[in-house]
Amino acid sequence: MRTQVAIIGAGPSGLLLGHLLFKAGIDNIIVERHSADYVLSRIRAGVLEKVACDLLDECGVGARMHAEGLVHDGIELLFKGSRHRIDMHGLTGGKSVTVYGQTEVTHDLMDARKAQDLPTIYEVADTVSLHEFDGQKPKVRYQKDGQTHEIECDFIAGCDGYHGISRASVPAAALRTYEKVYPFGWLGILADVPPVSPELIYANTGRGFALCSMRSKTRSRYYVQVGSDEKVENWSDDAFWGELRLRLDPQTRDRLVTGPSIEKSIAPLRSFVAEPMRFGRLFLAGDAAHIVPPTGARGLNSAASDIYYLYHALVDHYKKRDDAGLDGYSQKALARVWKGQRFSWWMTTLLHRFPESSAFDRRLQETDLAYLFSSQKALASLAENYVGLPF
Ligand code: RFL
Ligand code: PHB
Repeated sequence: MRTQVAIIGAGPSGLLLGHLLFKAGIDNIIVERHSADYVLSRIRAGVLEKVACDLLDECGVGARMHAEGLVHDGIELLFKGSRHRIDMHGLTGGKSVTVYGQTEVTHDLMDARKAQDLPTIYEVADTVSLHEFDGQKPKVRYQKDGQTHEIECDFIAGCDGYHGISRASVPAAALRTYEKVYPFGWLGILADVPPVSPELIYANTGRGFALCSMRSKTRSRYYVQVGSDEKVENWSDDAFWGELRLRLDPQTRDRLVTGPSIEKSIAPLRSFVAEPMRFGRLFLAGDAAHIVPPTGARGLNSAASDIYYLYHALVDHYKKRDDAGLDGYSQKALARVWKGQRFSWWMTTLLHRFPESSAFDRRLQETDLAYLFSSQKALASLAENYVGLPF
């Protein structure tokens, strides 16, 4: 088999890149470890910044997002028992975010890919290997139905997430990694109950962080901070709702509607960056190159901005014979990635209860929150990061 761009991973990064390239007339094949249903069963991001929405529009798959997504102009921070609204729209000169689940984004992109009969090879398990990406003719091998297959290509896009094979295929000496593991995780629940509030509530409480989010007007997504060694089996739905209630202000608590969970899982919190993001003809994008704690809602959005740079660089290569975009990809993408890292780390530090924190650390956190709400400039800084920094 031969293609122009072999894409590893059919998560949002891989599917987005695949469809943008298809629209530009550039052939691509996606190879995915799991089945489509498995990929769709992972409940992850919920908040899209404009770049992600614009890319979906450019793919021609934005219709459902515009019809069903919820445009949010603000968020609330809850601390010391009361809620404080941040008017993102006002503070950023009219910008907002769209609440539309990653599952739906993936669904829309998968449907569009299927409708065009574009090649996606699912369920290749752990058989994928990357070859000769330091030369002119990279190859991707995988096994399917007991047979080994090979794709010859011009470029490989490693869109296979944190645990993927792409980054792992790079010689260790060529890679520099940066990592921070937080001493807690988020226990998340998805339930078909109306959201407790029209906007997201990020809560800093003595019992730990909580987040009230949503997927639609009838489906809610809630999270509570839990210890790193916590097991999801130990959390009944009742225990979850009970703990969430304890982390809300009285008014919100009274409005909370509970119901059976349709998904419950624990996500560890971690910051990670691998540099560079290009090795010869292999380009890393999305979670394959960087992970953020979800507090700033940056992960999928950072992935979308990588895809934006990579897509334009590939189009320039094929249509204009101009490789400046490919040559500058790593540096450009990393500059934005690190800003997303900084914001996610700051939001995480601002809002969570750290087990080892001293009285001094807690006073600093309180002062950070007090300063934020005493300064329009500080609020504007939070808002411009949350809606997505300009390119
Ligand atoms: P993904 O989604 O991990 O997809 C990678 C795909 O590659 C496949 N794969 C392989 N395929 C072939 N061969 C191999 N060897 C392979 N190894 C892996 C995998 O099966 C998978 O299908 O990475 P991608 O596409 O870069 O997308 C990144 C996003 O998924 C991630 O950044 C976000 O979900 C992060 N995130 C959030 N981001 C936001 O922008 N806004 C949010 O509100 C937000 N909330 C969240 C989040 C992540 C969370 N978790 C669970 C970590 C909330 C949570 C709880
Ligand atoms: C979510 O709805 O899953 C979500 C929203 C905002 C975040 C993280 C996760 O910051």
